Amino acid sequence: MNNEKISKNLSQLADLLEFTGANAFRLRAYRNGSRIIKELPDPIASMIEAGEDLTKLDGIGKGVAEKCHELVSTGKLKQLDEILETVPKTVLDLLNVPKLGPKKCAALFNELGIQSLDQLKAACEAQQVRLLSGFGAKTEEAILQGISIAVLANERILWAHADKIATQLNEHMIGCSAIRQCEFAGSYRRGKETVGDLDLLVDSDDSQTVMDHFGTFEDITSVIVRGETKMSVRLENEFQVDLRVVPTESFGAALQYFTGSKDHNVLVRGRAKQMGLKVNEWGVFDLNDSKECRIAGQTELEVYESLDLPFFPPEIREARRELDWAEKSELPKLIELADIRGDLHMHTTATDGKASIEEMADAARGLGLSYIAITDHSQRVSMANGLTPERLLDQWKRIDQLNATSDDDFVILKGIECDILEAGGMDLPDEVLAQGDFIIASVHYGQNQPRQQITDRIIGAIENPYVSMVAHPTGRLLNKREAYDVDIDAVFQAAKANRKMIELNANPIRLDLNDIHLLAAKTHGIPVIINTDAHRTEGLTNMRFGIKQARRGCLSASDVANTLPLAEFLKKINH
Ligand code: DGT
Ligand code: CA
Ligand code: CA
Ligand code: ZN
Repeated sequence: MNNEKISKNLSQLADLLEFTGANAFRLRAYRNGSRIIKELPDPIASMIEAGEDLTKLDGIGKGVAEKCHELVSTGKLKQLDEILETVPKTVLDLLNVPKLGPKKCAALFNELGIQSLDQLKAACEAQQVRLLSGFGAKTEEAILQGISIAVLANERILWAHADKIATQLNEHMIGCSAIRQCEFAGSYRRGKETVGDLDLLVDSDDSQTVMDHFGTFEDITSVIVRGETKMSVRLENEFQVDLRVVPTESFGAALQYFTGSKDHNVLVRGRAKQMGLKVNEWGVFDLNDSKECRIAGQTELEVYESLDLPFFPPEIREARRELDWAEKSELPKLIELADIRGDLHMHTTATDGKASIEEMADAARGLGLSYIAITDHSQRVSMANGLTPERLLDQWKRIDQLNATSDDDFVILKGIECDILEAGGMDLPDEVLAQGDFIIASVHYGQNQPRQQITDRIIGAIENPYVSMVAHPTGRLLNKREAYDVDIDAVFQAAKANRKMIELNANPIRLDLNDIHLLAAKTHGIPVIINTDAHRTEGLTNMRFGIKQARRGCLSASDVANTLPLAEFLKKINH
C-alpha cells in the first residue's frame, strides 16, 4: 500500500461520501489528507511500521490517520465497501464531466437517480437536468457537450500514466527467467498522448510460465481471457493489458505488427505485396518461393530492411508522411531529450509555483540545462497571485543579481507569462514588457469566446513587439477540457509573419500543440519551443513528455528553438 494508493482511496472515499450526503467537514478532511499524502516524501506504510504518530503531520487528523492504518493493515477501507453497496461505482464516471463537481454529481444521483454517463446523456436530452436547482439550460448544454470527454477519459489514460504502469509491469516481468525479451508495443510505444490499452510482447518458449508470472502482477484485478500464448487482464483502474508470447524468430515481426499503427501497417503490407512478399506477425515471407520461406522476423530492423525500408521510429508510424520520406531518403532525424538546452516556461513561489527562483535554477542545472526563463503569472491571474508591474520588476532585479553573482555560465532569463486580456491586449504595459528577456503570451480567461474573437486576441498578442512566444496555444486539457475554438492556421500565419515562436507545452495533461499541429508548424518553418511549465522542481523532468510529443510531430532538433545555445537562442528571439 504505497502513498499513491492511500491517497487515491481517500479521495475516492470523499467522492463517494458526497453521494451519501455526508458532512462537508469530513469530506474536506479526507480530500486534504489525500492531497498531502500524495506528495509526502516518506511512505506512510513505513511510518506506521516505525510506530510514528501520523497526526503529527500537517493537515492529517485522527480520522485520516485511522484510515491510513486500516489501509496499510487490511489493504482496503471497510467504509468504502459499505458505501458501494448503496452507491454504484459508475457514479464516479460522472465526475469526469468538465464542470461537474462532486456536489452537482450527487444532486444528479440523488434527485434524478442518474448512475452513469449514458443515463446522464439521456436525462440531458430529455431536458430533465435543467429543472434541478442550481443547473439551468446552459449548464445542461455544457454537460451534454462534456459527456464525450468523460467517455473518452474512461477509455483512454494519459501517456504519462500508462508509462508509470508500463515501468512497474516491466520491473515485474524481468523477474521471470523464462523471458528473453520483453517490450511494450501499441500506442504506448508510439508515444500517443493517450493510451487505450497496453500491448506487452514477450520472447519466450515457455508461454505458460510467462503467463503465470504475468498473472501475479499486484495491480491485476481480473483475467479477461487466457489462451495458449495470449492473455488479457484488467488492472485496478479498469485499464486493460494484453500479453502475447512469441518465439525469438518472430519477435521483431510481432513487435512491428503490434506497434502499429494499423494504418502504417496497411502501407507496409501493401509495399510487401508489390515486392512479392507477405508480412504478418510471424515474419516476412517470400511468396515467390513455393515453400513460403521466411526471410525476416527476428528483429524489427530486419523486417523493414527486407522491404527496402529504413527503421521508422515508432512515434511516426501513423501513415502520415513517413513512407514518402523513406522513399526519398528524407526521413527526419527526430529530436531527443539530450538536444534540449533550455526551459523557457516555469513558475515560482512568487505566484503559484512551489519553489524559489534559486531552487528552480539549481534543479535545471542538475538536469544539464544551460538556461531557463522564470515566467510567473501576470496580475490578471489573481487566483495565482499574479505579478503587478512593481513585483515583476523587483523579481527581475533579483534575477539580475543572481546572474551577476553566479559562478558558472548558467543563465536565468527574465520572463513573464503575461495574460492576454479577455477584451484583447496584454495584461502588462509595453514599457514593462520591454525590460524582460522572454515574454510569453497566454490565454487563461475567456476561453469560451467565439472563434474569431479568441483568434484575434492571440494574433494581437503575437503582433505585440515584445512577445516572444504563445504558450499552450489551444488550451486543451487531455480528458478534461476541449481546446479553445481557435483558428490555429491563422495563428501560424501570424507567427510566421511576425517571426514569433509557438510553444509545445510538455505537461502530460496539456501536450499542447498536438502532433498534427506540430507537423504543420514544422512545415511552415515556425520555431517550436518545448517547455515544462513547471510549478515545482520535479516538474522540470516533464520535458521528456514534450520530447515524445515533438517526435510524434516529426520534429528534429533544428525545428526546436531551445536546442540552441543561449547566444543563438537570444538572436532568434530578438531577430
Ligand atoms: P490504443 O490501444 O487504442 O491506444 O491503440 P493501439 O494502436 O495500441 O491499438 P490496439 O491495442 O488495438 O492494437 C495494437 C496494435 O496491433 C495496433 O496498433 C496494430 C495491431 N493490430 C491490432 N489489431 C489489428 C487488426 O485487426 N489488424 C491489423 N492490421 N493490425 C492490428
Ligand atoms: Ca494498445
Ligand atoms: Ca490491445
Ligand atoms: Zn505557465
